Amino acid sequence: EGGGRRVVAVGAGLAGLGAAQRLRGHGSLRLLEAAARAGGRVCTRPFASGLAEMGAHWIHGPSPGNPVFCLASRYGLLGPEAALEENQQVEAGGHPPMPSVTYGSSGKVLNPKAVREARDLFYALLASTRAFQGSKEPPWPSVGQYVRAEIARTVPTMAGGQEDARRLQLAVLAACLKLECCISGTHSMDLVALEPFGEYVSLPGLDCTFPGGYSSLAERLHSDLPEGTVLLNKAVRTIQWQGSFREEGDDARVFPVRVECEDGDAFLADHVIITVPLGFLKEHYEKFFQPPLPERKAQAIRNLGFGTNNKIFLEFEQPFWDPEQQLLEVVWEDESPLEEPSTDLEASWFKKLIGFVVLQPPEQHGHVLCGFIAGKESEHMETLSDAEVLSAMTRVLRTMTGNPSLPAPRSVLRSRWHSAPYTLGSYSYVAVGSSGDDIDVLAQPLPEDPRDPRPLQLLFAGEATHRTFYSTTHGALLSGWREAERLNQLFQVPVPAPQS
Ligand code: 6YU
Repeated sequence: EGGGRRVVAVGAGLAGLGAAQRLRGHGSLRLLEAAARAGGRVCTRPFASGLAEMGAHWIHGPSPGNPVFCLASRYGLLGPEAALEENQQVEAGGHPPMPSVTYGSSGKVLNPKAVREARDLFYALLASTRAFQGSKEPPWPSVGQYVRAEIARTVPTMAGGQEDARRLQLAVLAACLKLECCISGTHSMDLVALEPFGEYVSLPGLDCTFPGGYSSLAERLHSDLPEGTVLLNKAVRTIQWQGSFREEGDDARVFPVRVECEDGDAFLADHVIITVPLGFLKEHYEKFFQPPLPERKAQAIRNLGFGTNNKIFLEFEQPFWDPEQQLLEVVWEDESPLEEPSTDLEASWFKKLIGFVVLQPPEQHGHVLCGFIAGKESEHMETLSDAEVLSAMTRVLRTMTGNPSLPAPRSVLRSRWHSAPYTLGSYSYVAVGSSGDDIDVLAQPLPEDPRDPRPLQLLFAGEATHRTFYSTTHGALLSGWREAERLNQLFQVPVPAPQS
Protein backbone atom coordinates (compact mmCIF):
# COMPACT_ATOMS: atom_id res chain seq x y z
CA GLU A 1 0.00 0.00 0.00
CA GLY A 2 1.85 3.05 -1.27
CA GLY A 3 -0.49 5.83 -0.18
CA GLY A 4 1.30 8.42 1.87
CA ARG A 5 4.83 7.21 1.07
CA ARG A 6 7.19 10.07 0.60
CA VAL A 7 9.76 9.80 -2.14
CA VAL A 8 12.62 12.21 -2.80
CA ALA A 9 14.82 12.02 -5.89
CA VAL A 10 18.19 13.75 -5.90
CA GLY A 11 19.10 15.12 -9.32
CA ALA A 12 16.83 16.13 -12.20
CA GLY A 13 18.80 14.70 -15.11
CA LEU A 14 17.23 12.06 -17.33
CA ALA A 15 17.49 9.43 -14.57
CA GLY A 16 15.66 11.60 -12.01
CA LEU A 17 13.11 12.88 -14.52
CA GLY A 18 12.58 9.34 -15.82
CA ALA A 19 12.00 8.00 -12.30
CA ALA A 20 9.51 10.80 -11.62
CA GLN A 21 7.69 10.07 -14.86
CA ARG A 22 7.17 6.40 -13.99
CA LEU A 23 6.59 6.51 -10.26
CA ARG A 24 3.04 5.68 -9.22
CA GLY A 25 1.09 5.13 -6.07
CA HIS A 26 3.26 7.24 -3.78
CA GLY A 27 1.99 9.92 -1.45
CA SER A 28 4.35 12.66 -2.52
CA LEU A 29 7.40 13.15 -4.71
CA ARG A 30 10.06 15.83 -4.73
CA LEU A 31 12.99 16.11 -7.11
CA LEU A 32 15.83 18.13 -5.62
CA GLU A 33 18.18 19.60 -8.20
CA ALA A 34 21.36 21.51 -7.39
CA ALA A 35 21.40 23.48 -10.65
CA ALA A 36 19.10 26.27 -11.77
CA ARG A 37 17.68 24.02 -14.51
CA ALA A 38 16.63 20.42 -15.04
CA GLY A 39 18.46 18.16 -17.53
CA GLY A 40 21.88 17.65 -15.94
CA ARG A 41 24.29 16.42 -18.59
CA VAL A 42 21.62 17.09 -21.19
CA CYS A 43 22.29 20.79 -21.65
CA THR A 44 21.57 22.85 -24.76
CA ARG A 45 22.78 26.45 -24.97
CA PRO A 46 22.30 29.12 -27.63
CA PHE A 47 25.44 29.67 -29.69
CA ALA A 48 26.11 31.58 -32.94
CA SER A 49 22.79 31.55 -34.79
CA GLY A 50 21.80 28.14 -33.45
CA LEU A 51 22.25 25.79 -30.54
CA ALA A 52 25.19 24.04 -28.88
CA GLU A 53 24.88 20.76 -27.01
CA MET A 54 27.22 21.13 -24.05
CA GLY A 55 26.55 17.55 -22.93
CA ALA A 56 24.79 14.69 -24.72
CA HIS A 57 24.95 15.21 -28.47
CA TRP A 58 23.36 12.28 -30.28
CA ILE A 59 20.77 9.65 -29.64
CA HIS A 60 23.09 6.64 -29.82
CA GLY A 61 21.28 3.95 -31.79
CA PRO A 62 17.91 5.54 -32.54
CA SER A 63 15.70 2.49 -33.02
CA PRO A 64 12.66 0.97 -31.30
CA GLY A 65 14.84 -0.54 -28.53
CA ASN A 66 16.04 2.93 -27.49
CA PRO A 67 13.66 4.58 -25.01
CA VAL A 68 15.09 8.06 -25.59
CA PHE A 69 14.38 7.66 -29.31
CA CYS A 70 10.86 6.38 -28.58
CA LEU A 71 10.03 9.24 -26.21
CA ALA A 72 11.54 11.88 -28.50
CA SER A 73 9.54 10.48 -31.45
CA ARG A 74 6.34 10.39 -29.41
CA TYR A 75 6.84 13.99 -28.35
CA GLY A 76 7.59 15.02 -31.94
CA LEU A 77 11.09 16.28 -31.10
CA LEU A 78 13.01 14.63 -33.97
CA GLY A 79 13.58 15.59 -37.60
CA PRO A 80 12.04 13.64 -40.50
CA GLU A 81 15.21 11.66 -41.32
CA ALA A 82 15.35 10.15 -37.82
CA ALA A 83 11.96 8.57 -38.40
CA LEU A 84 13.10 6.73 -41.55
CA GLU A 85 12.87 3.00 -41.09
CA GLU A 86 16.14 2.47 -42.99
CA ASN A 87 18.01 4.82 -40.63
CA GLN A 88 16.78 2.84 -37.65
CA GLN A 89 18.26 -0.34 -39.04
CA VAL A 90 21.79 0.84 -39.74
CA GLU A 91 24.31 -1.17 -37.70
CA ALA A 92 26.94 1.51 -37.12
CA GLY A 93 28.44 -0.22 -34.08
CA GLY A 94 28.64 3.06 -32.20
CA HIS A 95 30.79 4.72 -34.85
CA PRO A 96 28.49 6.43 -37.32
CA PRO A 97 29.96 6.83 -40.79
CA MET A 98 30.18 10.55 -41.60
CA PRO A 99 31.71 12.07 -44.72
CA SER A 100 35.06 13.18 -43.41
CA VAL A 101 38.37 14.75 -44.29
CA THR A 102 41.57 14.06 -42.39
CA TYR A 103 44.11 16.85 -42.01
CA GLY A 104 47.71 16.05 -41.17
CA SER A 105 50.04 18.23 -39.12
CA SER A 106 52.17 18.77 -42.23
CA GLY A 107 49.33 20.98 -43.45
CA LYS A 108 47.95 18.59 -46.04
CA VAL A 109 44.84 16.48 -46.36
CA LEU A 110 45.91 12.88 -45.82
CA ASN A 111 45.37 10.16 -48.38
CA PRO A 112 41.88 8.78 -47.63
CA LYS A 113 42.90 5.25 -48.61
CA ALA A 114 45.80 5.20 -46.17
CA VAL A 115 43.61 6.64 -43.44
CA ARG A 116 40.90 4.06 -44.09
CA GLU A 117 43.41 1.21 -43.98
CA ALA A 118 44.67 2.24 -40.54
CA ARG A 119 41.17 2.86 -39.29
CA ASP A 120 39.94 -0.52 -40.50
CA LEU A 121 42.78 -2.17 -38.62
CA PHE A 122 41.88 -0.22 -35.49
CA TYR A 123 38.19 -1.12 -35.60
CA ALA A 124 38.99 -4.75 -36.29
CA LEU A 125 41.18 -4.73 -33.17
CA LEU A 126 38.50 -3.00 -31.15
CA ALA A 127 35.90 -5.51 -32.29
CA SER A 128 38.20 -8.35 -31.32
CA THR A 129 38.12 -7.15 -27.68
CA ARG A 130 34.64 -8.68 -27.42
CA ALA A 131 36.23 -12.12 -27.47
CA PHE A 132 37.61 -11.52 -23.95
CA GLN A 133 34.21 -10.98 -22.39
CA GLY A 134 33.87 -13.39 -19.48
CA SER A 135 37.42 -14.69 -19.93
CA LYS A 136 39.26 -15.45 -16.69
CA GLU A 137 42.64 -14.51 -18.05
CA PRO A 138 42.50 -11.76 -20.64
CA PRO A 139 45.89 -11.18 -22.30
CA TRP A 140 46.06 -7.61 -20.95
CA PRO A 141 44.23 -5.70 -18.22
CA SER A 142 43.26 -2.77 -20.45
CA VAL A 143 41.86 -2.12 -23.91
CA GLY A 144 44.76 0.24 -24.59
CA GLN A 145 47.48 -2.25 -23.73
CA TYR A 146 45.81 -4.96 -25.80
CA VAL A 147 45.32 -2.73 -28.84
CA ARG A 148 48.87 -1.41 -28.67
CA ALA A 149 50.34 -4.88 -28.31
CA GLU A 150 48.43 -6.00 -31.38
CA ILE A 151 49.56 -2.90 -33.28
CA ALA A 152 53.17 -3.64 -32.31
CA ARG A 153 52.72 -7.17 -33.66
CA THR A 154 51.52 -5.90 -37.05
CA VAL A 155 54.11 -3.12 -37.39
CA PRO A 156 56.65 -5.18 -39.37
CA THR A 157 54.12 -5.93 -42.12
CA MET A 158 52.25 -2.63 -41.91
CA ALA A 159 51.94 -0.62 -45.16
CA GLY A 160 53.96 -3.22 -47.05
CA GLY A 161 57.00 -2.34 -44.93
CA GLN A 162 57.35 1.16 -46.43
CA GLU A 163 58.72 3.45 -43.74
CA ASP A 164 56.80 6.66 -44.54
CA ALA A 165 53.53 4.88 -45.10
CA ARG A 166 54.02 2.93 -41.88
CA ARG A 167 54.61 6.14 -39.91
CA LEU A 168 51.41 7.56 -41.28
CA GLN A 169 49.48 4.43 -40.33
CA LEU A 170 50.82 4.67 -36.79
CA ALA A 171 49.88 8.35 -36.58
CA VAL A 172 46.32 7.57 -37.68
CA LEU A 173 46.15 4.75 -35.13
CA ALA A 174 47.23 7.19 -32.41
CA ALA A 175 44.37 9.48 -33.49
CA CYS A 176 41.94 6.53 -33.36
CA LEU A 177 42.95 5.88 -29.74
CA LYS A 178 42.24 9.53 -28.87
CA LEU A 179 38.82 9.29 -30.46
CA GLU A 180 38.17 6.18 -28.42
CA CYS A 181 39.14 8.15 -25.29
CA CYS A 182 36.37 10.64 -26.14
CA ILE A 183 33.87 7.86 -26.66
CA SER A 184 34.77 6.13 -23.41
CA GLY A 185 35.20 9.43 -21.54
CA THR A 186 38.65 8.54 -20.27
CA HIS A 187 42.17 9.92 -20.23
CA SER A 188 43.69 6.83 -21.80
CA MET A 189 42.40 3.53 -23.10
CA ASP A 190 45.02 2.02 -20.77
CA LEU A 191 42.54 2.83 -17.98
CA VAL A 192 39.60 1.00 -19.59
CA ALA A 193 39.25 -2.65 -18.57
CA LEU A 194 39.56 -5.16 -21.42
CA GLU A 195 37.48 -8.08 -20.16
CA PRO A 196 34.17 -6.19 -19.58
CA PHE A 197 34.61 -3.79 -22.54
CA GLY A 198 32.31 -5.92 -24.70
CA GLU A 199 29.43 -5.66 -22.23
CA TYR A 200 28.50 -2.22 -23.50
CA VAL A 201 25.70 -2.65 -26.04
CA SER A 202 25.36 -0.49 -29.18
CA LEU A 203 21.82 -0.28 -30.50
CA PRO A 204 21.10 -0.19 -34.23
CA GLY A 205 20.26 3.10 -35.89
CA LEU A 206 22.06 6.04 -37.43
CA ASP A 207 22.86 8.44 -34.57
CA CYS A 208 20.66 11.53 -34.74
CA THR A 209 20.35 14.89 -32.98
CA PHE A 210 17.45 16.98 -31.67
CA PRO A 211 16.66 19.87 -34.05
CA GLY A 212 15.32 21.89 -31.10
CA GLY A 213 18.13 20.79 -28.79
CA TYR A 214 18.53 17.73 -26.52
CA SER A 215 17.14 19.88 -23.71
CA SER A 216 13.75 19.84 -25.43
CA LEU A 217 13.41 16.27 -24.12
CA ALA A 218 14.31 17.16 -20.53
CA GLU A 219 12.02 20.21 -20.65
CA ARG A 220 9.15 18.09 -21.87
CA LEU A 221 9.67 15.50 -19.11
CA HIS A 222 9.95 18.32 -16.58
CA SER A 223 6.81 20.12 -17.70
CA ASP A 224 4.78 16.89 -17.68
CA LEU A 225 5.33 16.57 -13.91
CA PRO A 226 2.88 18.18 -11.49
CA GLU A 227 3.81 21.77 -10.71
CA GLY A 228 6.21 22.05 -7.80
CA THR A 229 7.61 18.50 -8.09
CA VAL A 230 11.06 19.71 -9.14
CA LEU A 231 12.85 22.10 -6.80
CA LEU A 232 15.74 23.87 -8.52
CA ASN A 233 18.78 25.38 -6.79
CA LYS A 234 18.34 22.74 -4.09
CA ALA A 235 21.70 21.09 -3.62
CA VAL A 236 21.67 18.16 -1.24
CA ARG A 237 24.45 18.12 1.34
CA THR A 238 23.79 14.88 3.24
CA ILE A 239 21.48 11.92 3.27
CA GLN A 240 20.86 10.34 6.66
CA TRP A 241 19.30 6.90 6.47
CA GLN A 242 18.41 4.06 8.90
CA GLY A 243 17.13 6.81 11.19
CA SER A 244 13.85 7.71 12.90
CA PHE A 245 12.95 11.23 11.89
CA ARG A 246 9.79 13.13 12.75
CA GLU A 247 8.28 16.24 11.23
CA GLU A 248 7.98 19.05 13.76
CA GLY A 249 4.53 18.97 15.34
CA ASP A 250 3.72 15.54 13.90
CA ASP A 251 4.80 12.68 16.12
CA ALA A 252 2.65 10.11 14.36
CA ARG A 253 4.88 9.53 11.33
CA VAL A 254 8.42 8.29 11.53
CA PHE A 255 10.66 8.47 8.45
CA PRO A 256 13.86 6.46 7.98
CA VAL A 257 15.57 9.04 5.75
CA ARG A 258 16.40 12.71 6.14
CA VAL A 259 17.77 14.66 3.19
CA GLU A 260 19.51 17.87 4.14
CA CYS A 261 20.20 20.61 1.63
CA GLU A 262 23.04 23.07 1.48
CA ASP A 263 20.61 25.92 2.21
CA GLY A 264 19.56 24.22 5.47
CA ASP A 265 16.20 22.90 4.24
CA ALA A 266 15.52 19.28 5.11
CA PHE A 267 13.16 16.70 3.62
CA LEU A 268 12.06 13.56 5.42
CA ALA A 269 11.31 10.56 3.25
CA ASP A 270 10.59 6.86 3.12
CA HIS A 271 12.59 6.44 -0.07
CA VAL A 272 15.31 8.44 -1.79
CA ILE A 273 16.36 7.86 -5.39
CA ILE A 274 19.95 9.04 -5.81
CA THR A 275 20.85 10.02 -9.36
CA VAL A 276 23.88 12.25 -8.77
CA PRO A 277 26.74 11.57 -11.21
CA LEU A 278 29.41 9.02 -10.30
CA GLY A 279 31.93 11.89 -10.35
CA PHE A 280 30.04 13.58 -7.52
CA LEU A 281 29.74 10.30 -5.60
CA LYS A 282 33.47 9.60 -5.94
CA GLU A 283 34.29 12.97 -4.40
CA HIS A 284 31.63 13.09 -1.69
CA TYR A 285 30.33 9.59 -0.80
CA GLU A 286 32.17 9.46 2.53
CA LYS A 287 30.38 12.48 3.97
CA PHE A 288 27.25 12.45 1.79
CA PHE A 289 25.76 9.35 3.43
CA GLN A 290 25.25 8.94 7.17
CA PRO A 291 25.76 6.18 8.23
CA PRO A 292 28.39 5.52 5.55
CA LEU A 293 27.65 3.21 2.63
CA PRO A 294 28.46 -0.49 3.02
CA GLU A 295 32.04 -1.20 1.97
CA ARG A 296 30.99 -3.10 -1.17
CA LYS A 297 29.12 -0.06 -2.45
CA ALA A 298 31.94 2.31 -1.54
CA GLN A 299 34.38 0.05 -3.36
CA ALA A 300 32.25 0.03 -6.51
CA ILE A 301 32.19 3.84 -6.43
CA ARG A 302 35.98 3.94 -6.14
CA ASN A 303 36.59 1.21 -8.73
CA LEU A 304 34.44 2.39 -11.61
CA GLY A 305 35.88 5.00 -13.94
CA PHE A 306 34.59 8.51 -14.54
CA GLY A 307 36.59 10.69 -16.90
CA THR A 308 36.32 13.86 -18.91
CA ASN A 309 35.19 14.54 -22.45
CA ASN A 310 34.60 18.16 -23.43
CA LYS A 311 33.46 20.06 -26.48
CA ILE A 312 34.84 23.24 -27.99
CA PHE A 313 32.45 25.11 -30.30
CA LEU A 314 33.98 27.53 -32.79
CA GLU A 315 31.96 29.93 -34.89
CA PHE A 316 33.43 31.09 -38.22
CA GLU A 317 32.55 33.99 -40.46
CA GLN A 318 32.95 31.73 -43.48
CA PRO A 319 33.49 27.97 -43.70
CA PHE A 320 36.97 26.85 -44.82
CA TRP A 321 35.62 23.30 -45.27
CA ASP A 322 33.54 21.86 -48.13
CA PRO A 323 29.81 21.93 -47.55
CA GLU A 324 29.48 18.15 -47.78
CA GLN A 325 32.08 17.47 -45.10
CA GLN A 326 30.63 16.58 -41.70
CA LEU A 327 33.76 15.60 -39.84
CA LEU A 328 37.20 17.25 -39.90
CA GLU A 329 39.78 15.01 -38.28
CA VAL A 330 43.28 15.95 -37.23
CA VAL A 331 46.30 13.67 -37.18
CA TRP A 332 49.66 14.63 -35.66
CA GLU A 333 51.95 12.87 -38.09
CA ASP A 334 54.87 12.35 -35.70
CA GLU A 335 52.78 10.45 -33.15
CA SER A 336 52.59 6.70 -32.62
CA PRO A 337 50.54 4.60 -30.22
CA LEU A 338 53.78 2.75 -29.44
CA GLU A 339 55.36 5.83 -27.91
CA GLU A 340 54.35 7.48 -24.65
CA PRO A 341 52.35 10.67 -25.22
CA SER A 342 53.73 13.96 -23.91
CA THR A 343 52.82 14.81 -20.34
CA ASP A 344 53.53 18.51 -20.79
CA LEU A 345 49.90 19.64 -20.72
CA GLU A 346 50.64 23.32 -21.11
CA ALA A 347 52.75 22.84 -24.23
CA SER A 348 50.69 20.19 -25.98
CA TRP A 349 47.18 19.80 -24.51
CA PHE A 350 45.59 20.70 -27.86
CA LYS A 351 47.13 17.65 -29.54
CA LYS A 352 44.59 15.51 -27.70
CA LEU A 353 41.78 17.17 -29.69
CA ILE A 354 40.44 14.63 -32.18
CA GLY A 355 38.99 17.06 -34.67
CA PHE A 356 35.66 18.71 -35.33
CA VAL A 357 32.10 17.82 -36.20
CA VAL A 358 30.44 20.33 -38.53
CA LEU A 359 27.09 21.40 -37.08
CA GLN A 360 24.29 20.77 -39.55
CA PRO A 361 22.51 22.49 -41.15
CA PRO A 362 24.49 25.75 -41.49
CA GLU A 363 21.25 27.67 -42.18
CA GLN A 364 20.30 26.95 -38.57
CA HIS A 365 23.65 26.98 -36.77
CA GLY A 366 25.82 29.28 -38.81
CA HIS A 367 29.33 28.04 -39.63
CA VAL A 368 30.09 26.16 -36.45
CA LEU A 369 32.59 23.41 -35.65
CA CYS A 370 32.38 21.28 -32.53
CA GLY A 371 35.73 19.90 -31.35
CA PHE A 372 36.05 17.00 -28.93
CA ILE A 373 38.82 16.53 -26.38
CA ALA A 374 39.13 13.98 -23.57
CA GLY A 375 41.27 13.27 -20.55
CA LYS A 376 43.76 15.32 -18.55
CA GLU A 377 44.36 17.59 -21.55
CA SER A 378 40.64 18.35 -21.56
CA GLU A 379 40.75 19.10 -17.84
CA HIS A 380 43.69 21.42 -18.47
CA MET A 381 41.69 23.19 -21.20
CA GLU A 382 39.04 23.94 -18.57
CA THR A 383 41.57 26.03 -16.63
CA LEU A 384 42.34 28.28 -19.62
CA SER A 385 40.54 31.45 -20.69
CA ASP A 386 38.28 31.59 -23.76
CA ALA A 387 40.93 33.70 -25.51
CA GLU A 388 43.64 31.10 -24.84
CA VAL A 389 41.45 28.27 -26.12
CA LEU A 390 40.47 30.26 -29.19
CA SER A 391 44.07 31.05 -30.03
CA ALA A 392 45.23 27.45 -29.53
CA MET A 393 42.41 26.23 -31.79
CA THR A 394 43.34 28.81 -34.42
CA ARG A 395 46.94 27.56 -34.35
CA VAL A 396 45.80 23.94 -34.71
CA LEU A 397 43.59 24.79 -37.68
CA ARG A 398 46.31 26.86 -39.37
CA THR A 399 48.77 23.99 -38.92
CA MET A 400 46.34 21.42 -40.25
CA THR A 401 45.14 23.40 -43.27
CA GLY A 402 48.64 24.65 -44.05
CA ASN A 403 47.13 28.14 -44.22
CA PRO A 404 48.94 30.52 -41.83
CA SER A 405 46.39 33.26 -42.47
CA LEU A 406 43.26 31.18 -41.92
CA PRO A 407 40.87 33.63 -40.22
CA ALA A 408 40.44 33.01 -36.51
CA PRO A 409 37.02 31.88 -35.31
CA ARG A 410 34.64 34.68 -34.41
CA SER A 411 33.63 33.15 -31.10
CA VAL A 412 34.17 30.15 -28.84
CA LEU A 413 32.09 28.23 -26.31
CA ARG A 414 33.24 25.12 -24.46
CA SER A 415 31.97 22.73 -21.86
CA ARG A 416 33.78 22.32 -18.56
CA TRP A 417 32.40 19.10 -17.10
CA HIS A 418 35.36 18.32 -14.90
CA SER A 419 35.03 21.58 -12.96
CA ALA A 420 31.22 21.43 -12.79
CA PRO A 421 30.83 20.88 -9.01
CA TYR A 422 27.76 18.63 -9.28
CA THR A 423 29.14 16.44 -12.07
CA LEU A 424 32.96 16.41 -11.74
CA GLY A 425 33.58 14.72 -15.06
CA SER A 426 31.64 13.57 -18.10
CA TYR A 427 30.52 9.95 -17.89
CA SER A 428 31.42 6.54 -16.57
CA TYR A 429 33.48 3.67 -17.92
CA VAL A 430 34.50 0.29 -16.56
CA ALA A 431 38.03 0.96 -15.37
CA VAL A 432 40.90 -1.48 -14.94
CA GLY A 433 40.31 -3.17 -11.59
CA SER A 434 36.53 -3.04 -11.89
CA SER A 435 33.97 -5.08 -13.77
CA GLY A 436 30.33 -5.01 -14.79
CA ASP A 437 29.55 -6.47 -11.36
CA ASP A 438 30.57 -3.13 -9.82
CA ILE A 439 27.87 -1.44 -11.90
CA ASP A 440 25.30 -3.86 -10.48
CA VAL A 441 26.58 -3.29 -6.94
CA LEU A 442 26.29 0.46 -7.48
CA ALA A 443 22.69 -0.03 -8.64
CA GLN A 444 21.75 -2.17 -5.62
CA PRO A 445 19.29 -0.47 -3.22
CA LEU A 446 19.96 -0.12 0.50
CA PRO A 447 19.57 -1.47 3.11
CA GLU A 448 21.10 -4.61 1.62
CA ASP A 449 19.01 -7.06 3.68
CA PRO A 450 15.80 -7.65 1.70
CA ARG A 451 13.97 -8.58 4.95
CA ASP A 452 14.70 -5.20 6.49
CA PRO A 453 11.37 -3.84 7.81
CA ARG A 454 12.10 -0.52 6.11
CA PRO A 455 13.22 -1.59 2.64
CA LEU A 456 14.41 0.57 -0.26
CA GLN A 457 15.48 3.59 1.77
CA LEU A 458 18.17 4.44 -0.77
CA LEU A 459 17.81 3.60 -4.46
CA PHE A 460 20.49 4.32 -7.03
CA ALA A 461 19.95 5.42 -10.62
CA GLY A 462 21.96 7.35 -13.21
CA GLU A 463 23.92 6.37 -16.31
CA ALA A 464 26.69 4.75 -14.25
CA THR A 465 24.22 2.21 -12.83
CA HIS A 466 23.26 0.68 -16.18
CA ARG A 467 25.40 -2.34 -16.96
CA THR A 468 25.05 -2.34 -20.74
CA PHE A 469 24.07 1.26 -21.59
CA TYR A 470 26.28 3.21 -19.17
CA SER A 471 27.50 6.61 -20.44
CA THR A 472 24.35 7.28 -22.44
CA THR A 473 21.06 9.14 -22.09
CA HIS A 474 19.05 5.96 -22.70
CA GLY A 475 21.03 4.21 -19.95
CA ALA A 476 20.19 7.11 -17.61
CA LEU A 477 16.50 7.10 -18.51
CA LEU A 478 16.19 3.32 -18.18
CA SER A 479 17.92 3.40 -14.79
CA GLY A 480 15.34 5.93 -13.55
CA TRP A 481 12.49 3.78 -14.85
CA ARG A 482 14.06 0.72 -13.20
CA GLU A 483 14.14 2.33 -9.76
CA ALA A 484 10.62 3.76 -10.13
CA GLU A 485 9.46 0.25 -10.99
CA ARG A 486 11.20 -1.13 -7.91
CA LEU A 487 9.16 1.25 -5.75
CA ASN A 488 5.95 0.64 -7.72
CA GLN A 489 6.36 -3.04 -6.96
CA LEU A 490 6.82 -2.29 -3.29
CA PHE A 491 3.72 -0.13 -3.40
CA GLN A 492 2.12 -2.95 -5.44
CA VAL A 493 0.84 -0.74 -8.19
CA PRO A 494 -0.05 -2.79 -11.25
CA VAL A 495 1.90 -1.94 -14.40
CA PRO A 496 -0.36 -0.40 -17.07
CA ALA A 497 -0.28 -1.75 -20.61
CA PRO A 498 2.70 -0.18 -22.40
CA GLN A 499 2.00 2.79 -24.63
CA SER A 500 4.09 2.99 -27.73
C1 6YU B 1 24.25 10.05 -25.19
C2 6YU B 1 25.69 11.45 -26.48
N1 6YU B 1 27.56 12.55 -25.33
C3 6YU B 1 28.87 14.25 -24.17
C4 6YU B 1 29.25 14.91 -23.02
C5 6YU B 1 28.69 14.51 -21.79
C6 6YU B 1 27.81 13.44 -21.74
N2 6YU B 1 26.51 11.71 -22.90
P1 6YU B 1 22.87 13.84 -14.91
O1 6YU B 1 24.22 14.31 -14.61
O2 6YU B 1 22.25 14.26 -16.16
O3 6YU B 1 21.87 14.25 -13.73
C7 6YU B 1 22.27 14.27 -12.40
C8 6YU B 1 21.77 15.56 -11.76
O4 6YU B 1 22.11 15.54 -10.38
C9 6YU B 1 22.42 16.81 -12.34
O5 6YU B 1 21.41 17.66 -12.83
C10 6YU B 1 23.14 17.43 -11.14
O6 6YU B 1 23.11 18.83 -11.14
C11 6YU B 1 22.36 16.86 -9.98
N3 6YU B 1 23.10 16.83 -8.72
C12 6YU B 1 24.37 16.44 -8.51
N4 6YU B 1 24.70 16.55 -7.21
C13 6YU B 1 23.59 17.01 -6.60
C14 6YU B 1 23.30 17.33 -5.24
N5 6YU B 1 24.20 17.20 -4.28
N6 6YU B 1 22.06 17.78 -4.94
C15 6YU B 1 21.12 17.92 -5.90
N7 6YU B 1 21.35 17.63 -7.21
C16 6YU B 1 22.57 17.19 -7.54
N8 6YU B 1 24.90 10.38 -24.05
O7 6YU B 1 23.32 9.24 -25.16
N9 6YU B 1 24.64 10.60 -26.38
O8 6YU B 1 25.98 11.92 -27.56
C17 6YU B 1 26.40 11.76 -25.29
C18 6YU B 1 27.96 13.20 -24.13
C19 6YU B 1 30.22 16.00 -23.11
C20 6YU B 1 29.04 15.21 -20.52
C21 6YU B 1 27.42 12.77 -22.93
C22 6YU B 1 25.94 11.27 -24.08
C23 6YU B 1 26.12 11.10 -21.63
C24 6YU B 1 24.76 11.57 -21.12
O9 6YU B 1 24.71 12.97 -21.15
C25 6YU B 1 24.58 11.10 -19.69
O10 6YU B 1 24.81 9.70 -19.61
C26 6YU B 1 23.18 11.35 -19.13
O11 6YU B 1 22.66 12.59 -19.50
C27 6YU B 1 23.27 11.24 -17.61
O12 6YU B 1 22.01 11.39 -16.99
P2 6YU B 1 21.89 11.18 -15.44
O13 6YU B 1 20.50 11.51 -15.05
O14 6YU B 1 22.45 9.88 -15.06
O15 6YU B 1 22.90 12.25 -14.79
C28 6YU B 1 32.46 0.04 -25.58
C29 6YU B 1 32.13 1.12 -24.88
C30 6YU B 1 32.11 2.39 -24.64
C31 6YU B 1 31.16 3.06 -23.74
N10 6YU B 1 30.75 4.34 -24.19
C32 6YU B 1 30.11 4.43 -25.45
C33 6YU B 1 28.99 5.40 -25.48
C34 6YU B 1 29.44 6.75 -25.81
C35 6YU B 1 28.95 7.80 -24.87
N11 6YU B 1 28.93 8.97 -25.60
C36 6YU B 1 28.89 10.15 -25.24
C37 6YU B 1 29.10 11.07 -26.21
C38 6YU B 1 28.58 12.24 -26.25
C39 6YU B 1 29.16 13.13 -27.26
